[in-house]
Amino acid sequence: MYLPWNASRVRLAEARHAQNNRLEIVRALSWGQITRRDLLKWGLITVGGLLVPTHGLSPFATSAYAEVPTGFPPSPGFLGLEFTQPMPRFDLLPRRPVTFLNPAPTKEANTTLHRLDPVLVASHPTTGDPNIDNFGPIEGRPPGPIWAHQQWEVFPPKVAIEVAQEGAKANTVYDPGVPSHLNSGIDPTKPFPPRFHPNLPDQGPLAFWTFNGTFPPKLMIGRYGEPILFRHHNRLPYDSTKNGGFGRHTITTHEHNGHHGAENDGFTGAFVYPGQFYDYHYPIVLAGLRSINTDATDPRAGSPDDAGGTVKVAGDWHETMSTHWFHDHMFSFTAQNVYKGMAGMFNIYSALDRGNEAVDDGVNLRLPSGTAKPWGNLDYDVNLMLADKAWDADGQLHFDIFEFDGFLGDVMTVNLVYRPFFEVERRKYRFRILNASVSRFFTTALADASGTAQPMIFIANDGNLLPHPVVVTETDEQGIAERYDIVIDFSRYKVGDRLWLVNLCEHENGKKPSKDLTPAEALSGKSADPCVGRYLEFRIVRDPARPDLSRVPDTLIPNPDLSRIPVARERVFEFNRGANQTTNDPDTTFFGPWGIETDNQGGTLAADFGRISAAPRFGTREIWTLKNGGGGWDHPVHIHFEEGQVLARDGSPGNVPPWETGRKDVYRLRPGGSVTITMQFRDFGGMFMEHCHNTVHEDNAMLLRWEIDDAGGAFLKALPTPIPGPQGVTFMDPDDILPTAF
Ligand SMILES: [Cu+2]
Repeated sequence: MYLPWNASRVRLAEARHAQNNRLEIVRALSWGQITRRDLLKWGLITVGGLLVPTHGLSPFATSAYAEVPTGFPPSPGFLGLEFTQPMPRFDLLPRRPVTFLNPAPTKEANTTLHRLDPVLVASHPTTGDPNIDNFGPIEGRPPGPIWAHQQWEVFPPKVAIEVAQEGAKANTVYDPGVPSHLNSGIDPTKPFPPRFHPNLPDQGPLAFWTFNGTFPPKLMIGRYGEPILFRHHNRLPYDSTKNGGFGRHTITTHEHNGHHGAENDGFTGAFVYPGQFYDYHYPIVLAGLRSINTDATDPRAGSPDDAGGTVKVAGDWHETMSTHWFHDHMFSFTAQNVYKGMAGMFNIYSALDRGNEAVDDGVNLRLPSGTAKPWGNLDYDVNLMLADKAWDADGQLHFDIFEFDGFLGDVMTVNLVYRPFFEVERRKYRFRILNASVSRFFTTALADASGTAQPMIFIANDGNLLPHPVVVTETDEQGIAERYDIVIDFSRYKVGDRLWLVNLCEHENGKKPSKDLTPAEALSGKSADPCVGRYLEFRIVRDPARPDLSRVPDTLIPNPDLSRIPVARERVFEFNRGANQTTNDPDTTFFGPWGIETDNQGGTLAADFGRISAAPRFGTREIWTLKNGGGGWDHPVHIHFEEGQVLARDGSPGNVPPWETGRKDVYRLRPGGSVTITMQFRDFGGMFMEHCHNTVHEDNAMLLRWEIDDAGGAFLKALPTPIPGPQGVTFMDPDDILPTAF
């Protein structure tokens, strides 16, 4: 949490003092030298996770500004820099033949041994036998049949994408996927530096850890029926203390919200060590493939081919998804790692959402994209990643792990650069907006030079095109991990005009938004929240060279019809502050103020990834009610694996806004609110998660494990929990199975 720009000098000095005193302890925590358990023992934090008011350590202690967080002095160096740099388009990850991968991918984890770095060996328990201690598997995926790629023979990978998690460095292979004139004139042949603005220093290799170590953020593209093998190398430092003060060097990557087997879901406890890789197998299938359109005859269930046509695939075309993202999911370190750069986006193309606006075959929706390629045109289809960051006095990324309510940065970035501009033509554009913050919500309006809110067409929520587009002048509060796809028609304006995306959502802390301002208020510059106001400038630079062939049809993707599918079970999850922990497993349990109560069984539990809280039967449908236990905070709750339909808010279908009438994977509960959803559990099995996507809440420790154990094959009742180590993954029985889980 930052101090407002208008804070007094006394208060700033107090904040710097507290920040310095906390630095050592933050470092020791992030290095794993001490644990939060130790802090508890030493009396520095309370069971609830609060820093005790020790003078000079807690920002709250003996302050004249009691209860006002003063953790951070403002990030330096941004005055007058807004809208002085172009916004880079995402950097396309190369798609290669699977034969490119060496070694070749395998169904079960590749347990070939390699010699471990001595630093890794020294920092983990050893047996004393060097023949055991010094070797570990090259792939960190848990071994054996349970973590084998499901339906590997049915969906053999056709495309390989190989990435490495690395410290920040210049990008010499930037591929924006579009010509320079569609990327605000950026020359991609020049090395792209890892920095947030040309006037600011480069981020060092310990400050920022990204996919391939570079800026801009990475974009994966894929299409239905073309399985991807995503090989993820961990090339972070072997020494956990080489982390620039925060971030964990063990990682696991969640493809949010892929409908894949659990072995590919980035389970929080299936992480890999530096020097290892993990092969994720993304079949990219339509949900329902085992029961709906199994013979692949429906032309709407399809994938673009390379000649402008389509290939039909099995499954329910109503389950077609479009906009995903991928990010780290390391147990109790997700906030730090995602903040530190471990986030990218994934565009999925289909017969309906082709990425080609010219093909008129009665199925293609012809959304704004382009025409040059048969599918996947990015010319007028733009990924935007919003994230608030903070800097230290040296201009390096900074984080405060003592902010258990939620971490707020004071510097607004889009695609990892500070308040940029983006050149557009007079035509329709699609923007896929991702909230990649730790704890901040965004409410976006489009404002013209007079400050008047302009129309935007809301077409997709999370991964899913809506049943019908909705014209809005401002979005809902976009929670962390939510994706909002909007279409803006710039043909309404003149060449030379400028417009801005404006954040109306004001935060005072990381618990929830404090207020949604009017555009006039947000533009007035009076908000104490430095991330309120304009964050992206559109410069209308020319008429399009070719006519705009794109459309936004009145019907996009109707919801799957669940009316004839019986509801097998109802469950209730209440998201509360004041969690207890009933297990004490050194590897799988964590502590913190936040937790989840399942099925009114009494007791809000902090996360233990060895505990099974729910185990829906394979092939069934359930109704889940997600309740916010308090009015002082909001929680964007994410449920992995299947898209849900929102049946009711606060018990009533009438409270569901039009932009939430499609499918979703993140459900903002709103303060004191509840969301009732229905989901199916099908096609694959294994252990998945449900958690708050305010990643500070998630890490401390609002997360639970649920699983599908009767999907056939290797799946048993109550799956063993993986416990990764550099020498290999061991398994143990679940710590706990809640009475209502099965
Ligand atoms: Cu939360």
